[in-house]
Amino acid sequence: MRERGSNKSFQINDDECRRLVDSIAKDNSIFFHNVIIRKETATKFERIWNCKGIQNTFEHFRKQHVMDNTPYFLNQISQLYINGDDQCNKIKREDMRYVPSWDDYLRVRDQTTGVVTYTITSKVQNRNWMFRLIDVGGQKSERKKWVNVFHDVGVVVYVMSLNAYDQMSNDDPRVKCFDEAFDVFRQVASNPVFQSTDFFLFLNKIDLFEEKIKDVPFTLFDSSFDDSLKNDPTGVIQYVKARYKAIWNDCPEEWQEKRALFFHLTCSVNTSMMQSTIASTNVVLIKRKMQKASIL
Ligand SMILES: Nc1nc2c(ncn2[C@@H]2O[C@H](COP(=O)(O)OP(=O)(O)OP(=O)(O)O)[C@@H](O)[C@H]2O)c(=O)[nH]1
Ligand SMILES: [Mg+2]
Repeated sequence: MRERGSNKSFQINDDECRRLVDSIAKDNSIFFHNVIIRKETATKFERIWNCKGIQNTFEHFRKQHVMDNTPYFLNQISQLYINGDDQCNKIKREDMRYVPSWDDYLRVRDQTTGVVTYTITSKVQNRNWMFRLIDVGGQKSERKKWVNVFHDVGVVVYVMSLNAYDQMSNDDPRVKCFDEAFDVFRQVASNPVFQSTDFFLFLNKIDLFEEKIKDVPFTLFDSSFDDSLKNDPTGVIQYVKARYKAIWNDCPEEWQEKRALFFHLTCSVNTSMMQSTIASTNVVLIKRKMQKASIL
């Protein structure tokens, strides 16, 4: 993060921290992938991350799409180093200090490219069911590939980040993330191929959202939003749901009785929560399929 001379709160007043920033900036080796972070470098990062000017700078830049997992990893940077020899292949197992935890693993950004298919088995009403989950990438460059999987879809799971209400799109910094999410939902929900397909809308990153909304008012996204509710998670969630419902109801009237829209508040990094969300999604999916086939 570059120091911003024009705003005093972004300045690094601490000499030690300033010296460390300079030394890191000069160390080109740390900007490559698969780099080994040594204890010395990790300690430098920790010292810099805890500096007031850097924290203020981060709060400012996070609106422009700093990855949501950044604080998670930087808050424990002093644990994320490998204490070993110069080359990767020379490191002995006992010298490897950092082994990713399950939580670390879940927080790694793993951008989907193309179309990735998974098979999930799930027990519903004492019977084993097999589901095919087709994962597509959310980035703009990926969306043109979606059309290839639009046929023969049992249910659409649309995941949006509640936490992004103060962020701008990664694809277009002039567009707010929420506006982009509403717009993409409109395009998918109004596609005639889905006129009788149920949608599950996952309002995700509820953990990060609930923390952020305490300090960052929702009026940053919509200045006309009720001022008395601007830091109220429930009020904001109601607003978000209402926006999606309005888009849903804008679709042709004759589609309404053929399909339904379900909301779930989710935290993808909470495994037990996701297991029960997916299980209840599967139950609804099967019941709805049976209803449509007039079995129930
Ligand atoms: N704290 C928290 N982090 C989350 C949650 N859901 C996803 N993340 C993190 O958000 C980042 C993005 O996750 P991805 O799985 O790459 O996101 P994606 O939506 O599939 O992105 P594309 O593949 O580009 O479409 C990762 O670092 C995840 O760990 C959540 O509910 N809470
Ligand atoms: Mg993905």
